[in-house]
Amino acid sequence: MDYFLSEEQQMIVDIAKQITDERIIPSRAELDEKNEFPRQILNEMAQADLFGVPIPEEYGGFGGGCLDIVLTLEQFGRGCLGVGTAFAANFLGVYPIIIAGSDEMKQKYLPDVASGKRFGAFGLTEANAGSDASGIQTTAVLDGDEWVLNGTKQWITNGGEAQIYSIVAITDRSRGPRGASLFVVEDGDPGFSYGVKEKKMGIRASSTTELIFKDCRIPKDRLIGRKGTGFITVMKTLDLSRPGIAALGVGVAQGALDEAVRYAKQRNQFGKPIIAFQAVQHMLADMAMGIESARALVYSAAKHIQEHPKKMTKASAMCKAYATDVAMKVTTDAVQVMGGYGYMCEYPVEKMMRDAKILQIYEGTNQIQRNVIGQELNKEYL
Ligand code: COS
Repeated sequence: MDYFLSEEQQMIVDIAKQITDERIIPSRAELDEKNEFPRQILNEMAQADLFGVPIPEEYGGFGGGCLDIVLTLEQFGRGCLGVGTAFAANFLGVYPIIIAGSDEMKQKYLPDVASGKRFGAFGLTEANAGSDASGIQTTAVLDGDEWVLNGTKQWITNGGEAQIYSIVAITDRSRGPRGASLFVVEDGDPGFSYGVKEKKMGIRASSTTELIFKDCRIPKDRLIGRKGTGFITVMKTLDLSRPGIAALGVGVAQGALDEAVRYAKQRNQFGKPIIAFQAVQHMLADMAMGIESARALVYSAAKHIQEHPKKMTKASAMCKAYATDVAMKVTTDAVQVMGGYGYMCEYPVEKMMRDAKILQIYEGTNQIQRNVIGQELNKEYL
């Protein structure tokens, strides 16, 4: 379907599509098998200026909106969710600086992110703080001109690969969510180290590690925004980032449909290609309808977020939950259409199905998204 993209948006799609077809798709199986971080591909994305898409122009980027990043991530998701996740999590890491950082902080970090010189990551989750984001235990205490951080973050995407980490820590436990603050911790800061690299069901090209803070000392000016505003900035960050996860879902679903249709056209059983059987046609039709409706919702939500940055929450949660549920269903059905071949590692759909599962879990489970939508509806109707 034609979404009447602008010339600039079409250009972004074309560049991301080229990198996906020429660089990501040919190497995705090997990256997955070796659990290898796609450093070289990310460098090429940087050379193509794609790291500058959502960075404001005054800090070296293009000043693109939510739809621009969504279009990029849709393409990368079509190629490999591991690579797409690494790219998306970089922005999750720097959105807090864009949303709440001072001008000096933006000057210090954003141009390097836009050029791909430095890479970001986001540290919220802990062993006992997943869906309950305000339940974090990591602390930050001001000691003279330095903050001292103690605690452990878990399952952090881009851990060990990023240079800039946005970390949420408690600065006043008595104030609940109002007692959390956000900090920039840099790779190499004293007292900051990485735990083991996790082994995962899917998205194996992305790195997932613990971040360990043991009397980690950082300068006072690494506080992002004001003390006590960390939780609200985290919520805004997730509102801004979730459409990108939805776009990864649209992308992987499209990739799976492409494989399933091609296969159904050339696989002969009972004397004809299996696409001639209505049972298969109906499955492919449902997959195509799911993808197109998810794409329409994600693009509309992204445009809404660009125009109404103070009213992001419901649109963001809706597109994240819907598109990633579609991704799980479509990738599973692609395996079904391809039967035994679909289950084998030599075809890409088994990886797509393994990869898609995380989309329903990370950046807030789809159950949490439904809670958020319900709460927003409750506020809207008097
Ligand atoms: N934008 C701005 N402010 C928001 C907000 C949003 N989207 N969502 C909540 N807030 C504000 C609330 O208005 C409230 O402010 P006041 O104290 O002024 O009333 C404050 O934040 C606390 O909100 P709430 O009481 O709703 O917080 P909860 O602890 O109940 O948590 C959920 C709310 C469940 C939505 C939150 O914890 C969440 O998003 N969890 C999922 C976390 C997640 O995505 N984890 C994945 C890891 S990151 S990759």
